[in-house]
Amino acid sequence: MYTKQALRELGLTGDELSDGQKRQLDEQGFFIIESFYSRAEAREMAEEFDRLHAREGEKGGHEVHVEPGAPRVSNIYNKTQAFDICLNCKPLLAAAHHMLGEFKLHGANLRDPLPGKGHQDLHVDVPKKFADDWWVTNALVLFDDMAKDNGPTRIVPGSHLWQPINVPYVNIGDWVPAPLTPEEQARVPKDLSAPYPGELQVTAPAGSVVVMNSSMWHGGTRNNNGARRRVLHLTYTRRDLPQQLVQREYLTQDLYERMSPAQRSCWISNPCRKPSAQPPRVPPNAKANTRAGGIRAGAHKHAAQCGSRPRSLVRIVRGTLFWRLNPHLWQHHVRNGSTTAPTWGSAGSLSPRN
Ligand SMILES: O=C(O)CCC(=O)C(=O)O
Ligand SMILES: [Fe+2]
Repeated sequence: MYTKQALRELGLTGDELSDGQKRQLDEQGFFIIESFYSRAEAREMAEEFDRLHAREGEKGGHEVHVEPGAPRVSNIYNKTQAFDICLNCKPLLAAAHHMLGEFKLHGANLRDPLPGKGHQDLHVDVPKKFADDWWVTNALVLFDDMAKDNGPTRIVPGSHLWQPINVPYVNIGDWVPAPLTPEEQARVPKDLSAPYPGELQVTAPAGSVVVMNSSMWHGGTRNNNGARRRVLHLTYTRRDLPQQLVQREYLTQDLYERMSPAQRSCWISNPCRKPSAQPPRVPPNAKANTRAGGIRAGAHKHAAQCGSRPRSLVRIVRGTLFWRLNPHLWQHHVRNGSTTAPTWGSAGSLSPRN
């Protein structure tokens, strides 16, 4: 099912975004819908985050990324139904379609900067190969009020139109950064952790949804007053790009069955086949990546998901070095290249993965 068809089946008419919202996304790289979810809905999701976090402890986020000072939980839809309302966030789906065309779920990660912690260097989450080459739409769903003192996300409006900065290594894939022009070079701050001229700190009440282009320069900031700041990062990517978490590998029977065909085609994978009655496969033994930043695993899967193509000597050498330096990712790569039918994931179990 193609994206527009799926969106129509899900009740989107094409009028979900105002011209102003589209313009703000195109020109500024973000827009905010205040109080999209009620405080009660936000609180229920926040409480479920705490329950999942209590269960997973310091392993939280292990499927994608573990960040010291900011507990995370990933693969949330397979673990609980509590976040299902976020699967139907119409303005977000409309924004993803506006930005990406054909899209699918990329990742869903909860993040909670601890008192005195959570500051990140300025970064983008994904590369881009040319001016308007958008890879990921990110929504921050706020479970608590996001205020000046509890670690608001900082963003640099309009910077999605600039060169990518500080792209997480695992998301680089086959991207080779172009040499910077003097103008681009002048934009690069000496200190990526320092405030950037023109940056905004996002503040909004619990239940708000901040839709942003992941190519916009941004970062987490330190939680100074210790008030909770739990956020869901819900990301969508183009269908030809790798998912952060390969949904096919983690899909539980429960999630599969509670989704409509339109939801499956948008969010799980494309095509999404009902897994055959094979014994469950052991989920990948992904090691935690402790670099700062959130959109991590997945890029190395790109070649396997998108088919091979001629590669230059430089890329071959770089690729070989990459696998030598990251032997733990090899299993992932091989697994994703396989054409076997998907089998059910085991969302509740942590032990085989770490
Ligand atoms: O949670 C935040 O404020 C931003 C986090 C972020 O950008 C990331 O982890 O990549
Ligand atoms: Fe980020």
